[in-house]
Amino acid sequence: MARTVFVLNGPNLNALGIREPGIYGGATLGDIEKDCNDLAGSLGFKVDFRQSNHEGVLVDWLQEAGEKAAGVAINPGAYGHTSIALHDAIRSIDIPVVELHLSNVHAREAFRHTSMISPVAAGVIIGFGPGSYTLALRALAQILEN
Ligand code: DHK
Repeated sequence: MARTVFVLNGPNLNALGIREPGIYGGATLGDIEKDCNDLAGSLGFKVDFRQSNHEGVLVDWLQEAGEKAAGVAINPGAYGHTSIALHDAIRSIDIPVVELHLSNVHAREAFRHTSMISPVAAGVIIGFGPGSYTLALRALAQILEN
């Protein structure tokens, strides 16, 4: 049976496609979900793709992933820069978590240069637009292979 990987999305990512397309591009979250599903089969994954604007819901989903998923790819949105709760949730689960961002946060405002979750992530993928998601899935496949 294919392993399940959670792909979690934080606040405002539901607005992709209409939100600041000069920064985030024109793809919708639905387009990105399709990209993930198209790739997942060849990696031996089943993707469970979710988005929430609420920090606690993301914590719930990380805990759920810890019980039933092989790994997590997460675009935490702005909570990545602020959330000790996400940091604690990630360090409390025993599966690899790959952090990802669409935009190159290091080329943007200083408040986007720090991440609360990078220190507890297996790795970080930044700045490849929707490609950050598929790269994160490939990274998880590599981690789980070893
Ligand atoms: C998405 C957001 O919503 C921002 O708050 C982050 C990230 C960057 C992204 O590039 O995917 O700063």
